[in-house]
Amino acid sequence: MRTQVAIIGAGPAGLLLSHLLAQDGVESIVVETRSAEYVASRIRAGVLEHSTVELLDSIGLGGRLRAEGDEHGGIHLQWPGERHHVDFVDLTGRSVWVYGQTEVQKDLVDARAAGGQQIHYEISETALHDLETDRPSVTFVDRDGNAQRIDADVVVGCDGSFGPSRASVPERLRETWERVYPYSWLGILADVAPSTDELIYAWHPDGFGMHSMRSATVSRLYLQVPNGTDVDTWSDDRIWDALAMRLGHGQDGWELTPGPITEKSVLPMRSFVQTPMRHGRLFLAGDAAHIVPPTGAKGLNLAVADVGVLAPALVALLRDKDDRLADSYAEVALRRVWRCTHFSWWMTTMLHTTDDPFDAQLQLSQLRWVTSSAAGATGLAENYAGLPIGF
Ligand code: RFL
Ligand code: PHB
Repeated sequence: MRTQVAIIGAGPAGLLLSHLLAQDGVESIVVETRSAEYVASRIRAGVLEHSTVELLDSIGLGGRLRAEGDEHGGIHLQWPGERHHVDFVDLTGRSVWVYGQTEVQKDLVDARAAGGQQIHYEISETALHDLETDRPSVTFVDRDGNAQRIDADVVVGCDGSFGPSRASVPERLRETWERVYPYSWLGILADVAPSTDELIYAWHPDGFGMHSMRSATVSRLYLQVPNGTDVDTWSDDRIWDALAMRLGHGQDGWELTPGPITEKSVLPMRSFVQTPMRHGRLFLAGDAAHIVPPTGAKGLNLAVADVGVLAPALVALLRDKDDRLADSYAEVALRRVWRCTHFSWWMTTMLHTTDDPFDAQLQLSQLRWVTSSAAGATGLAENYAGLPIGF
């Protein structure tokens, strides 16, 4: 096979990139290890920042999001006895949208199907070759067991945190930064109307608790748990009791309504960045290059922002033979990556309890400052609701 851009990974980064390239007349082929059904049903992110929504709107993919998603003007931040609303719209003029990653994925899959995009699902043995030449290639075994090869002008690694692309940057050139946190999230999906209008992020001596949502009838909630927690040790009743305690059931008359739990899983948390995000004719985008803990709702948005910078750079390189944007891609993308890495670390360490009582006092002091000072609240709002693409 021959194409201009070989894209590894059919998650949001890979599919959005193929869509943006196609709009500017650049061809691509996408390869994906999982099945289309598996990729479509993975429960992940829930919050889209302002610039993600703007980008989706600008390419005609904002229709269902605006009809079925839910615009939120801010979040609630709380600790025992106190709940405060941080109003993003008042502070920055920007809002966020609650619209599941599953829905974004579905919109992208539909758009790529309408555009006749070649996507090979259920492949194995993905390997990248000749990245330091103008004729890189990707080889793989297709779902019928046949060896395949894509010759391309450029290879883009959109293969998430476990894909092979990032390891294709030679070890002597690679630099990585990592922070592993001493806690995980136990996440549930429940068939019950959300008990809150906007997301609640709660500090509690028992650990962080969070109330998010997917629709008027589906709630998404999280609890901080120790690393290595076995999900089977948390019965549904134990989960709802812990959520009620941490989220402040009964505080000022607020009540958490429990309901049937339809999905339950434990997610470890880490921060990770690898540079460079470009090596020769290989470009990395999204979780393939960086991972953030989910407390700032940044992972999906950062993947979209990378692609928003990369697509015009590849169009200029391949269509107009102008390599200036491609040459600056890694540097431009990394500015936002480090901003979001800091913000996600900051939200995470402000809200998750440790066994050090000194940490707890600093966290409470920080929470009081963020919710009472215009400067503190605006900093959170600007980072959460989103910096402009290209920041
Ligand atoms: P993805 O979505 O992981 O897609 C990568 C794809 O590459 C495929 N792949 C391969 N394909 C071919 N050959 C190989 N050898 C391959 N190896 C892997 C994979 O199968 C996969 O389909 O990465 P992408 O596109 O960069 O998108 C990143 C986002 O998915 C991720 O950052 C977010 O889900 C993170 N995240 C959140 N982000 C937000 O912006 N807001 C949120 O509210 C938010 N909440 C979350 C989250 C992630 C979570 N989990 C499960 C980690 C909540 C959770 C619980
Ligand atoms: C979610 O709805 O899954 C979600 C929302 C906000 C976060 C993390 C996850 O910060």
